[in-house]
Amino acid sequence: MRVSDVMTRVPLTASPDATAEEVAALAEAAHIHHLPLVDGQEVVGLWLATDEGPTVLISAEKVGRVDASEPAQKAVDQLLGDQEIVLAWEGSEPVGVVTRTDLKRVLDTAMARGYGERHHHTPLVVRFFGGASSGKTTLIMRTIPRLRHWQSGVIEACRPTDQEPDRRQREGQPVVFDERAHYRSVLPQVIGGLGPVDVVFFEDRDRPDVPHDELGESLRVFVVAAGDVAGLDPGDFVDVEAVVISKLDVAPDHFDLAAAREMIKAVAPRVEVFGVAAAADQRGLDEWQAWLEKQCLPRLHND
Ligand SMILES: Nc1nc2c(ncn2[C@@H]2O[C@H](COP(=O)(O)OP(=O)(O)O)[C@@H](O)[C@H]2O)c(=O)[nH]1
Ligand SMILES: [Mg+2]
Repeated sequence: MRVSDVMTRVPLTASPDATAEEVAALAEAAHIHHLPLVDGQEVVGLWLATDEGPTVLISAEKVGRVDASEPAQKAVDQLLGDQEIVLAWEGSEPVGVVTRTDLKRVLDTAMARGYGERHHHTPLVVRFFGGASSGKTTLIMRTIPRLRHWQSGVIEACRPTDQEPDRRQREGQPVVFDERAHYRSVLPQVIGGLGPVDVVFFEDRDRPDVPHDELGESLRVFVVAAGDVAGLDPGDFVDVEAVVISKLDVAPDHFDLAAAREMIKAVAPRVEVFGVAAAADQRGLDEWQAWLEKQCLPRLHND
């Protein structure tokens, strides 16, 4: 786009001998706010009709200068800088003006057409596994409101339980129940159905171990109740990024979070282990949130 595409052609200019009253009358008749004061080929000032009433003469430094054939961007830069108005020239003739009103008109059109919409990339998918009732849904529900800067969505590949419909609009974020989301060929479609989201919390089918298939997820999280940790095969954890041990509030007396963490780390040193009681209190959730953000942020802003 050239300056000539956005400017208002045939600018009205004031000559040096015009009085403030004459300028004000002209500006009002022409429904304009700016009247460059031109002496020969030189801009010597700018008459500005203020919203408060009086028409005032301000410095010529407030008048930008571009050639009508230059890229429109140059006029935009000047207007977003400290120029009140930009005069477009063809050789020694002022042939048009560009004002912020012209910029607004262009922006309005662009926005009406959807240009400049925040571009949404493929969202990150955090996939949760774990046995039935291990606390996956509860963890997801406690996590979402903590991630205020992200638009998140939830996909449930589990059959909704009786209480589930109440949870549908989890924290105002979109939720989709679709058992077929468990399939690699279907998940992208279900994700698309969430609309523009940054992060998808995908609760896979209930199962007490970690599946080895990959559905294109970015992070794999295994959720296990403290009471079930003893029955786990630590070898399962080599394929996940994090293990969340849930229901600490009702853990068996002998349960020791530090020991459980060590047991898992001995087999899978890179796995993060968190302990939470998401239905009961906030313990462990700050650490879980910090880790999740640290994993997701760089990936969200990578392109
Ligand atoms: N006491 C306690 N109960 C929990 C906790 N997390 C989940 N629950 C309960 O365990 C049941 C199953 O939780 P849910 O999150 O739906 O498990 P999911 O099947 O893995 O999604 C629900 O009744 C929850 O209220 C927790 O940290 N402590
Ligand atoms: Mg669930």
